[in-house]
Amino acid sequence: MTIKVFALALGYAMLLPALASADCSSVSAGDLTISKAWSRVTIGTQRPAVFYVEIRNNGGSDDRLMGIETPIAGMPMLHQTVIQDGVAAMPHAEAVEVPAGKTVALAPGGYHGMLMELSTALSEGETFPVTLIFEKAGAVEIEAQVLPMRAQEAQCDAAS
Ligand SMILES: [Cu+2]
Repeated sequence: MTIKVFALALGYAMLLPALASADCSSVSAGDLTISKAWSRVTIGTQRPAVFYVEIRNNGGSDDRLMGIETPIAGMPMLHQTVIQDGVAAMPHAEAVEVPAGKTVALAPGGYHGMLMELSTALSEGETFPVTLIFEKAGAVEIEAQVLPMRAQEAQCDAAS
């Protein structure tokens, strides 16, 4: 019980209002460049939030995204969207391959982060940190923007 309450307080503390039209932050770790991290507004905390991001591998060797962590969710997971016989299912993904020289996206309709057990609702304009854990590049933290319910892609300034 004490842990739950602490997690709740931490969740609120980690939610910061974003600057108006903030450009998408980009983070580099080894050969990887991580950018365009975003999520959507949630109604309350009963249903999971989504997490989307783009990962560029500029190097000569493959890497793998093994998992994600965030202070705002008790159980963040990697999911894959699969359409089977016209029905969409979201099996748990053990890892997401990030091949050498390629850009991989967690995006609507494909791989995505599913943030279960939210400790706080997500409101438009806020940001929250997500740590991506790679097999080779290690742990990399990025700020995710909370976008409106209808958003289908990251909202970045034209310069990006
Ligand atoms: Cu999912």
